[in-house]
Amino acid sequence: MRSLYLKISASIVLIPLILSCSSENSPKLSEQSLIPMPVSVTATDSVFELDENTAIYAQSGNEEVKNIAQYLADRLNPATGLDIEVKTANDASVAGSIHLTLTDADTTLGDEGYELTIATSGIKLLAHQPAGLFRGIQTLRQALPAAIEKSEKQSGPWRIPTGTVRDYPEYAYRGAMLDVARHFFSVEDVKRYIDLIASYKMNVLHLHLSDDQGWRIEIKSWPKLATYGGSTNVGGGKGGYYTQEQYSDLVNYAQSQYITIVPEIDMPGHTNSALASYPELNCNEKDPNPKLYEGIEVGFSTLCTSKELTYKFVDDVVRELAALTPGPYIHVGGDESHVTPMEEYIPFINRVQDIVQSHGKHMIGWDEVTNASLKPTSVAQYWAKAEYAQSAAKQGAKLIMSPAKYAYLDMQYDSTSKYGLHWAAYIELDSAYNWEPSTMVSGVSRKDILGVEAPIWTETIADMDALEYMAFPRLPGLAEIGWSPKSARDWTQYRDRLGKHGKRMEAMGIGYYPSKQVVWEK
Ligand code: NGO
Repeated sequence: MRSLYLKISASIVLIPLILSCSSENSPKLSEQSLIPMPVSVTATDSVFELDENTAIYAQSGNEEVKNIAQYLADRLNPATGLDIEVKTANDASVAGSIHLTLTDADTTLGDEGYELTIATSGIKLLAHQPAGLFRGIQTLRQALPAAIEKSEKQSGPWRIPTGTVRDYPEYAYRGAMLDVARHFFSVEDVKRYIDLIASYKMNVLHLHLSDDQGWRIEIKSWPKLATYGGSTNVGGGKGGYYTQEQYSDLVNYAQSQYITIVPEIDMPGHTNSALASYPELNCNEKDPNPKLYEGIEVGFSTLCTSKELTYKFVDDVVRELAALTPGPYIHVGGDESHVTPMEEYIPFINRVQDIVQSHGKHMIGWDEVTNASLKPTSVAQYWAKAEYAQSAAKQGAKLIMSPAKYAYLDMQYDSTSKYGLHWAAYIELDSAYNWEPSTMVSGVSRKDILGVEAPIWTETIADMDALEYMAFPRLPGLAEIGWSPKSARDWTQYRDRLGKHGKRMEAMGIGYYPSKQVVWEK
């Protein structure tokens, strides 16, 4: 009774105080530097504050919602030190709490949309599907002070401006690609990258698992691929590979953040590591026993497309990978097969497409695969040639847009960048942001496009510091291209939001490139 009295009297005193500081000190919800920009934000001039009474209520009887609630608690507890608990909606509700609920009533939110309502009395997050709750939590994180991202207790206060965010993605596929073949990245590194892309509402991690320089996934029927083919990196070093258990661990980790893993085995080119492991897959008479390769040339290797053994190999690899991969896609590369004659390349890709389908998956390939006959369920990834993108659209296949000139995160920012290549372009933040998938290639329109993806190739990128420096802050810009409606995207306004977002990336421990194009708020 006494504590209730204290609480009531305290709130009578506190509410006017909070209200007054809201209008003077706190930004409005519509002024928060949210990235990607939501579909709609309506601010009401007040604040909600996390405190000792805050709990997270998950819809009862739904384990998945409970796990998402726990994910939110784990994001909030280190910095606030509040020990926010997860309860179920059956527990007596306390004012000042956060409620996560799935609703059948609001199907317009789709698979990933959400509605986040922040009031002084509490927070409600609604979605049609669990993934929507997860995406909405990313908005809630960004509506809190940047220090919420720190791993040690900070002083607070933990205020959120009130209002409503109603939001859903423009594109169904919003991906990042990580090349673990040129330089191997550990399971822990990949998990960190998953955490980072998830916070910008991306939903695909494409792993480039094989290339001339390394084979990074255990294939039980062809064991030397990993043990020998995975034993080096560009420039030397010990390389590495994921065991099937480790790969499954990554798949599950990604899944818990509503991210689909798309595994890529590049073929028929970019296969030197496989050819070195199993020379019988080769029919290059000049070099029948290729060695492991540590350089960065491309386009010199090919599987022997005229041998039946090659198709047994492809079938085994795709079968094992498909069994480990719950997502719908297997990426088969198909790029830069410069030493595979086109009359062999086309039937090879057609046959590989059938193999992928026979294992219950859809094929994705780099844009060159449009030389073959694509099924309408196959997807082409545009990176270089407009005519190939046009051919995909004509064939009725969907496209993932990754134009190297804008979307490649391994391109240098400018001529002084410490890492990266620049064969496609120097890509400063404005050009990384200022492109529009639906008008990029004439003959390719919105309806042909499944989504966007930001690849990072790792010829010059050997560790997480280099990776984060190249990916940030261009990756959040690409995430916005994929998520936000075209009408909500504007470079100068994005640049200002990004400037305020710098301290959040710092709190997340991201060593980003502090581009001079942006005024970074300290
Ligand atoms: C190209 C090439 C890759 C390189 C990358 C470097 C594609 C699809 N194939 O993109 O092998 O690593 O450029 O930027």
